[in-house]
Order: sequence, then structure tokens, then C-alpha cells
Amino acid sequence: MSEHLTTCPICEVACGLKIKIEDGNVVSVRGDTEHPPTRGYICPKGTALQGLHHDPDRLRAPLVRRDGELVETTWDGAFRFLRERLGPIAEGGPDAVAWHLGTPLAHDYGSFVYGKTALRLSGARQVYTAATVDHMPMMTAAGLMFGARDTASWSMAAPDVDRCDLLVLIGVNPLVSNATGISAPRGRLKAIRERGGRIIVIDPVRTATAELADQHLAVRPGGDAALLAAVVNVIFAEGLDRLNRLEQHVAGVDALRTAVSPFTPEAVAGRCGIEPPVIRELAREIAAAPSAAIYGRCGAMVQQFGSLNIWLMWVIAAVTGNLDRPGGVLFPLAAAATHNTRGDAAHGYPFPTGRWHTRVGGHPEVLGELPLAALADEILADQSPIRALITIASNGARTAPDSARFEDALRRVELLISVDPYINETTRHADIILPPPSPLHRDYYDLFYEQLISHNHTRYTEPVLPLPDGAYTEHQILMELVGVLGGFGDMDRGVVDDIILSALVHDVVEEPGSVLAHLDPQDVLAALGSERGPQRGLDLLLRAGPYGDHFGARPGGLTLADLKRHPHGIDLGPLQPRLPDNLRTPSGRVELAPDPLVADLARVRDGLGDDHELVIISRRQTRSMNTMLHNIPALMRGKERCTLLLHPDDAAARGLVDGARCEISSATGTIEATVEVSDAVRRGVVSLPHGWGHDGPGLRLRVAEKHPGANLNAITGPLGVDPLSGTAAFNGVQVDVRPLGATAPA
Ligand SMILES: Nc1nc2c(c(=O)[nH]1)N[C@H]1C(S)=C(S)[C@@H](COP(=O)(O)OP(=O)(O)OC[C@H]3O[C@@H](n4cnc5c(=O)[nH]c(N)nc54)[C@H](O)[C@@H]3O)O[C@H]1N2
Ligand SMILES: Nc1nc2c(c(=O)[nH]1)N[C@H]1C(S)=C(S)[C@@H](COP(=O)(O)OP(=O)(O)OC[C@H]3O[C@@H](n4cnc5c(=O)[nH]c(N)nc54)[C@H](O)[C@@H]3O)O[C@H]1N2
Ligand code: SF4
Ligand SMILES: [Mo]
Repeated sequence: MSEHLTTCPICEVACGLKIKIEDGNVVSVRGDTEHPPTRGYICPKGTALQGLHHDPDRLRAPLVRRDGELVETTWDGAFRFLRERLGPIAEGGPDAVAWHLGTPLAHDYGSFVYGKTALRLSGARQVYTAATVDHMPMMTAAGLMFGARDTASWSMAAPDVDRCDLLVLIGVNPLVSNATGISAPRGRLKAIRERGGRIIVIDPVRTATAELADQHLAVRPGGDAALLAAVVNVIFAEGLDRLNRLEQHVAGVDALRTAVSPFTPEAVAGRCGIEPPVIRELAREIAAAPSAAIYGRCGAMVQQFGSLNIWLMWVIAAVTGNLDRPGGVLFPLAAAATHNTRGDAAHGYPFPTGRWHTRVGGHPEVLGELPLAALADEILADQSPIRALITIASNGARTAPDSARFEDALRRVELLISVDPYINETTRHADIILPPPSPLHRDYYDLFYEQLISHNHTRYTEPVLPLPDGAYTEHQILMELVGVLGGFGDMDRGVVDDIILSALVHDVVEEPGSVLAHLDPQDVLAALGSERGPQRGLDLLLRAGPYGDHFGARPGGLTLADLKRHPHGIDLGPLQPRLPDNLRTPSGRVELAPDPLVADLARVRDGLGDDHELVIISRRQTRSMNTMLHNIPALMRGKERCTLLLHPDDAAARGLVDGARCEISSATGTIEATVEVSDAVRRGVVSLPHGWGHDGPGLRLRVAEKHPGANLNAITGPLGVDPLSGTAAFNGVQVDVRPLGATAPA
């Protein structure tokens, strides 16, 4: 028996885990009590690593389509297929190949470092990722307010959960999702109340988190922007604004005051469903609190006004003196060099957007990405230039809006390549599936989460198990794809690795203001060693980062070798004020009223009269992870989970009772689900989890197929996208709910 430290790759929290192995089998998965940020915490999804690793449905060899069937092949055969089929298509230019990159990839540091660089070098323009069904509104608002160069810029303020006196949560349910920054949520939220603080939850549903809070504001879906604009309005109208030390670092206060002036509590109350006195009280309480952290996640983002919500949330923090101060919201200082620690402090670039557009709908690229919600239309358009689609770690057939159309596009595209360990709703349409090894076979560094966490720390863990004979790592698969796309023929893929690393080194050394400016890129390359694979890229970013050794210029500074000597990770201390060092806006200031956001407020004003009878929203569940964990038997015991929450009055009006089957229709489609009558959900709102709908032919998910659930995204799509970020507006779609078999309204 041996015991290994690793990092959970399942959600953003990246908990430290201890895994026991006997005869090559996982016998237990537990929390690592010495991992600084998560201190032994583990949730049911983390324990599922055992089931994932041993899942008989997980693919161990590549599959290719022959005579309509997916059949096993060798890696050599698979790579030959790629050269023969993808090679010629790639010669068709930057729009011939599209990418859909999914959530688990965020945990693979190699893909982040090398993948991003490869996409940039190749001039790829058809890039679609989970960001535009998730956090792109935060990237957009952050980019416009604090500066950004690409999607990995990460200048995002995190809530200081452990020191705040007031915590305001908007559309986030950490007790279930542990959403960013709030790992081990119950204890940390209770601690706020124990130190005399308060928690306010803004959510159409009285969630588990709302139950634990002091106050629950049951906002109408999509009403947050109106509500938050009114909060800012009240703060100015009542003279509660105080910028304190931010005064010298912000721009746009007057423009902001003017922009929110129409949004009085009385003007917005109908749209947001919150009474004017309650809105005034909320504004006063945030302004009066000794410190207040305010934080929004999916409920605030995957809706029509995502970018506005995140902007207004940070605006409220700024004008109440809570931006960049302990107990408020602060900018993490992660160990790996990223945009907000590189280059010249307080000097930056215009927000990158609109350099190219989708052909259908003319959606602008944002930070190098196009909206996932637009991908199906792009593929299905007449004379679409897209001939191949590469999906890596994504299941768009269930996670993108209007999934029927998305699956049509998967069927229609000339060549579909999937890098994925399962045959699921997306990959069943693939021409070739390249399975990465189980996460226990790879080393781990959380480049992503360390940029967002509410306490600075850094950690690297070695693989738990050696790579099985003949298997390829995610990185090697990526290098193979890049080799074919780059026209490198039969050239050793190690050379491709060298070429990407070299580009990365030049980038870091030669950018203005580089801490490595005094060095020759060749010397930096030599110092990184000759062992190929993603570790050299990680070492570069750590050594050029804010704690790094700068390749000798800062003796004793961090290197990867150093980090490896601390397998529980290194505690880098609580978040500290960083303004203005982290700013990368052209003005060198926090932009409180960026033009695009101010202009977009017109949509909120125009929609103040919106009053649909019934709208649908989504929710997360403790034992699901998007579409991923429904094939793990240990997580699937107990009663049916994919239920439609419906308020008792709405149920009675439709003749529906608890446990009844119903039909739910929107402008995009109709699905069936089981009703769960509950007064936890606001009248006029129904809630269904996303990530289900494991049905139709060709799946290899033997457990999940027995519990298919309803596919929420078959009926999302009519609301389009949040225009500034291109993020899908899943929540707030107008629906009709009726007993199964009842006649649909005309
Ligand atoms: N157990 C579990 N944990 C997860 C995941 C999972 O699938 N399962 N997924 C992970 C991922 S990828 C992410 S991005 C995070 C997301 O984590 P969260 O953001 O916490 O997830 P959700 O439950 O989707 O949304 C939060 C809340 O938004 C509310 N909401 C819906 N519409 C609106 C609205 O218009 N306004 C407001 N104010 N609220 C609204 C919903 O009722 C819900 O309670 O969780 C991560 N953690
Ligand atoms: N209606 C509605 N829709 C939503 C949301 C919502 O709140 N409401 N939330 C959105 C959000 S926040 C997110 S993040 C997205 C998630 O969208 P996706 O990223 O598309 O969804 P996942 O279910 O996480 O799919 C992950 C895929 O990666 C594969 N995989 C797992 N591990 C690995 C690995 O190590 N390597 C590789 N190559 N593949 C792997 C899995 O088999 C699966 O096919 O869904 C979005 N969709
Ligand atoms: S909260 Fe659960 S799924 Fe997320 S990292 Fe921790 S153990 Fe893994
Ligand atoms: Mo997500």
C-alpha cells in the first residue's frame, strides 16, 4: 500500500487530496489536512476520482469511425488518420479548423501554457471555449476595468471571505458548488456570522446557501443589473460613496454617476422583484459595513446582463471603499507569471475585442474567442469555411445552448476530432476519439484556480500512478495535433514542444517591462533544461513570476524544483492590496465607467418592463459536475435528482403535483421532467439542473444511461448572448410548463 498527495482535478477548488493505492488500485481518496487552502476538505465529487479511474466505460485506446462504427485502433493508426484527414483540411487557412475547449482543460497546466501559445502562433480564429458559457462576463468586465490582454489575463478581484464583515452573494450557491474562492464553504460562511458579520444572498431560489444566510433577496431572473444599478444610484444619491485611497487610482466617477441616474429603486423594483425600501437598505448596509465583499458567479453571468452584473458588482465595491482592501475584494497574487504581473505596472492595452467576427450574427471576438452559442450556426452556415472541429474536454451537445442544433452541427461538420475519455453525447458523433489517461497519471499545477483564490498559495503534485505502457499524455496528444496542423509532417513532436517553448520564452523575455529583460532568451531556454513536456513552460512562468528567482536575479526565489520540495503546497499569505501595480488599462487607472458597459445599460433600461409569466433557470447539484459524473455508481444512488422545481402556486395553476411528469417548452424545444413542488423557488420561476439528458443512440455510459434525466439545454438559446462577452444567456428563458400529454398552447 502506498499513499500519494495529489490535487483534485474536478472543480475549481482544486482540493489537496491523499490517495491510497494497493496493487495499482485506488483504495481510498481523502482530503489532505496539510494543504493550506483546503485543509482536509473533500466533497463527494472528489471521492469519485476512484470511480472515474476504474470506470470500465472510460476509454483506454483511441477509436476511429469505420463504416459508421467507432472501432478501437492503435495510437499509430490514430495519428496516421489525423495526418491523412486533418492535414489537408488545415491547409485551408485559419478558419478551416475550429476548436471547442472544455472545462477540465482548465486544470491541465500544459494545455493552458502550450495550447494557448500554439493557438496564438497558428493564428487560430475559430476558438470556442467553456468561457463563453461561464465566466467570460467576468473576464470582460475585468478587462475593461482593470486591463487584459487575453483570456488568461486573470485580473479579477476575489471576495475576502475570511476577513469580511458583510458578504453579498449574487447568483452563487457555494454550499453546493464550492464556487471559486469559497472552498470548505459551510465553516467559512458560519465563521462570518460568528464574528458578528452578515451574509446576504441574491438568488431567485432559497438555496442551501440562502438558508444559512441572514437575508435572502429573491431577485427575478435577469433582474440583477437593474437591482445593482439602483444600489449604485442610492449610494450616490445619499452621499454614501467613499473612494478612500482608491481616489487617485480610478477614472470615470462622474460618468458612472450619470449612467446610473435613471435607475432609481422605484424604476427598477418591478423588473428585479425587490421593493424600493429593501434596495435602499441594501445600499446603506454595504456602504456602512466596516468591510464588505461582494461576489457573483453563474447566476450573475450566464444570463442576458452578465458583463453588466460583474461590472456593477465591482463598482459597488469600489465606491464603498471595498475594492482592493482586506475584508472587501482583492486581487490574488499568483505564483505563475500572468498578464497582471508581467510588463509595466499601470501601463496597458485597449481591451482586445472585435478583431474578427462570426459570419452569422456578426458576434465580435472577445479576448481571442468567439461565442460557443454561435458555433453551431457557424458550422451550419452555407459555405461555412469550418471543415474540422476539434473538441477537447468538452461536451457541447449538453452544455451549449440549443443542443439539438449543436448536435446537428456535430453531425454535419466534415471531420470531428475529440480528445476525451468517454463516448458521450458529443463524442458519439466523432470521426476519431483520442482518450487522455486518467487524471491520476498526470502531474498537476493549478495555473487557473491560483489566479482566482481568496488566499494566495501555490502547489505542484507528481502523478499518483505512472503512465500506462503505450498511453499518451494530454500534452503529447496536443503536440500531435499541433504538429499536424502546423504542417510539421513526420517531424519528431518533441521538436514541436521545443518550438512552442521557445516562442513562450521570447514572449516573456522580450515584452516591455519584462523582469527577464536583462537575459538572452537562449540562456533562459538552456536554464529550463532539455526534458520535453509541459514542465519547462511551468518552470518558466514560476521563475518569471512575482515570487520567482528571475533566473538568478533573485536568489532564493521560487523555481519548480523548489516547489516540488513542498508537496502540500506553499502558503503565500492572505490577499494584499495590489492597486495600481496590477492595472493594465491604457489609462493606468481602474475604469469605473468604460464606454461599452455604460452604453449597454440601455438594454437594462429598455427591459425594465419585461414581465414573463414563467421563466426557467439552472442549478448545480452536489453529486454532479456539469455532464461528467453521472457514470459513477457511488454518486448515482438515491432518488431522481434531475427535477423541475416549481412554486406551489404555479403548480396548482397548471394542475401539477409533486412527482408528476411535465412537459417544458420554449421557443427552441420541448423536454419532459419530473416535478418537485417547492416554495424555495420564486413564483414565476422554475429551476432544472443542466448537464443531464444522457439519451439517444451510440453512448457508452452504462450507468448514466440508466438515469438519463432531462436535457435543459434542448430548450435554452432563445435569449442569445450577453453582447459584450458573447456569453450564453441560459437563465431567464420564457417557458410553458404543462402536465405531460396536455395540449401545448397555440
Ligand atoms: N457540485 C458541483 N459543483 C460545481 C459544479 C457542478 O456542476 N456541481 N460546477 C462547477 C462550475 S463549472 C462552476 S462554473 C461553478 C458554478 O457555481 P455556482 O455559480 O454556484 O452555480 P449555479 O448553481 O449554476 O448558480 C448559482 C445560483 O444562481 C442562481 N440564479 C439563476 N439565475 C439567476 C439570476 O438571474 N440572478 C441571480 N442572482 N441568481 C440566479 C441559481 O438559482 C443558483 O442558485 O460550480 C462549480 N462547482
Ligand atoms: N443551462 C446551463 N448550461 C450550462 C451551465 C449552466 O449553468 N446552465 N453552465 C456552464 C458552465 S459554467 C460550464 S463550465 C459548462 C461545462 O461545459 P463542458 O466543459 O462542455 O462540460 P463538461 O460536462 O465539464 O464536459 C467535460 C468533458 O471533458 C471530458 N473530460 C474529463 N476529463 C478530461 C480530461 O482530463 N481530458 C480531456 N481531454 N477530457 C476530459 C469529459 O468526458 C466530458 O466530455 O457548461 C455550461 N452549460
Ligand atoms: S470541492 Fe470537491 S470536486 Fe471540487 S476540488 Fe474539492 S474535492 Fe474536488
Ligand atoms: Mo463552469
